[in-house]
Amino acid sequence: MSVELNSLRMRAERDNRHISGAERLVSLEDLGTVAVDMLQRALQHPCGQAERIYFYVEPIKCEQLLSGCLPDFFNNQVTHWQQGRELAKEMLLAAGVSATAIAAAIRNLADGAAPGGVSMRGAMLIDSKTGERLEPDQARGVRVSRMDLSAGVRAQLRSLLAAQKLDNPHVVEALTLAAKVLAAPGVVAELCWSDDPDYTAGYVATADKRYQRISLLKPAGEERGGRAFFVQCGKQRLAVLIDWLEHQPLMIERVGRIHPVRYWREES
Ligand code: WAQ
Ligand code: MG
Repeated sequence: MSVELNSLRMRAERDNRHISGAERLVSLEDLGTVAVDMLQRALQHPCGQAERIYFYVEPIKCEQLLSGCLPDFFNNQVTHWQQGRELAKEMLLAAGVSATAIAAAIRNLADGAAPGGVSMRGAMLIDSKTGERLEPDQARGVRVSRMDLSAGVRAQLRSLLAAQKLDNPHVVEALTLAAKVLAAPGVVAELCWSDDPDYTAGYVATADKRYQRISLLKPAGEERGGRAFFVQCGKQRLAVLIDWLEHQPLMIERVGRIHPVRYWREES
């Protein structure tokens, strides 16, 4: 029997600035519980209480739903954020992203990639060779949505993460988002760090289905963060990619491997 699913999306703002967002695929039965949970998170956000909170509920056509898998999870513990960014650079270079594109992404994320030097609502699309920004709107960016974990995968993932004391919504949501991004046509890799001032971790995700968590990618208290998707696709296929990221429903039904923590000592 197929269960009807709804795309539930939330976004919260204050002073016309994006504070937080969330996206899930839920049955009608679970809609209320999940929406209340999102509302509470928006109201208690570390970037301050939201002023306006928008909810969107739209049905998903079951025949359109694709099945996906989580990337393998690697946990890299670094001693300071500069070391974290060096590690991210090495991983992205190894994934085939050019030094120019990596530098453009890091500079934009560090300076605030939206006009006015603030964080974007969604992600940048960066040409993985030239470093050119390709997203049509540099304030909104591209928002990945209509993806979720199946109930079984969510439970399995949370218990695996708990063993590394990492069962928190940032990790679960970032893995879910990265799974969709890596499944998209034309994506080479992703770089992300949070815009929450109290969350300093981020990750590099690569097309070989690896999610490399990096414990520090920015200084504590920093409110600028975001996401860069490195892409290799002609301009005419860009519209297809954006539409896929925003609209293609994807349910993640398989977990990846969870690797033990790796400590990176500073080189002397
Ligand atoms: N689609 C595209 N971009 C998004 C989305 C989305 N659905 N959600 C957030 N972003 C962008 C947006 O620019 C945000 O400002 C930025 O990402 C950061 O979002 O392993 O918490 O929700 O410990 O603050 C990564 C590390 C945490 C997790 C990422 O991101 C781990 C995080 P946040
Ligand atoms: Mg945030």
